[in-house]
Amino acid sequence: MIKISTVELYVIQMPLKSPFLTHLGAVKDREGIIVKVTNTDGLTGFGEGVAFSTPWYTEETVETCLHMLKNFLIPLLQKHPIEHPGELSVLFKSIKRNNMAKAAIETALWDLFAKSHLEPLSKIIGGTRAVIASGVVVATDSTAKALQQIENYLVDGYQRIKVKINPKQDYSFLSEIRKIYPDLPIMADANSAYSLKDIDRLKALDELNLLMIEQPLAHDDIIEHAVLQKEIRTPICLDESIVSFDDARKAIEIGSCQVINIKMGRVGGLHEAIKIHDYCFERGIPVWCGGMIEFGISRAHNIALASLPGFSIPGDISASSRFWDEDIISPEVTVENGVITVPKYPGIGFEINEKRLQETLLSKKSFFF
Ligand code: OSB
Ligand code: MG
Repeated sequence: MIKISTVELYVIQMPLKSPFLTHLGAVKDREGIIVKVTNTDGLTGFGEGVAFSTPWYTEETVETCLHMLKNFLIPLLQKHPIEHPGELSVLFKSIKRNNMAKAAIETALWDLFAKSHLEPLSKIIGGTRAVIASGVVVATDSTAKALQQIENYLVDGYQRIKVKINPKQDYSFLSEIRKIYPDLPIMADANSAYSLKDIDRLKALDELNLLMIEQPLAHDDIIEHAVLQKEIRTPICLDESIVSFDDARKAIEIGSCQVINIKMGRVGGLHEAIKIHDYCFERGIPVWCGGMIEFGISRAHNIALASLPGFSIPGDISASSRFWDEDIISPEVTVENGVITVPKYPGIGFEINEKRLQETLLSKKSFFF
């Protein structure tokens, strides 16, 4: 039995070093939720709610997550003690969607579970990698800025560059980059900026030798992506469209994508993320770990997830310093020679930076068990 004594929700806010721009808007300040679960032995586990302040990426927000956690998810957990974090996927089935709210508490319980077994989270879930390959995202609105950022990130050692694209910034933008870096692993993320009417624009990208194109069509589509994938050579990777294991299974069955970006928050937790990984691994479908402009707690969970054998492509797991002047974990996540070392300490393997947590704190709420 996991004997919980308290769950604490910290809402924090931090400015990004520089704005993160997509065709859907700019992220300049990151608000997020840190979940701290304490057991009756005083051991703690941390999770992070990765929804944004506004529903631009998915329908959830910081406020909706707080609402779901406070009024539904935490009360369910108070009524139904669990033995293992994997049981939450069953317990939370009575609550539709709200995946980021679910993942926030589920991941905290995974950290606590691993700590109580004195094992690294990566080991608990069957991770096989000692280091994970690190990629980074360039999200800006000019070719000059993108080229400058890419140059700097390559000096930092990142192994793969992802750029945000949309119909106003695609072919010529990407070909400028490709001209300078003929062999660089480059991928493009459209965050649903296109429709099937743009099929010729998307076909034109085939010659640029991109690793993949991420989520070109609607955020909730798998049907038209299957149509598009038959017309283009570049592999399609789905992000927004995959919010559950069943979505992943169906998308693969109908040929909507050749690659999946797995984000624990988007799919409702680590358990569901592992299920998607296992399904793809058995079928030889590559997966990689997506990013949410997250703080260090979620970054640490991502490192554990990406240590699984099917994560064969560098993900959007960058250093803490990619976004933050000072992260909320200690030590911070660093990238050396293009890789991040998977920690060997129990749980997520990073401590909370209490000073930074206090500096960035907007509100705190405690729940007693
Ligand atoms: O579409 O992958 C995305 C960030 C926020 C929301 C959605 C996405 C992203 C990124 C990853 O592109 C950024 C990162 O954390 O490195
Ligand atoms: Mg994406």
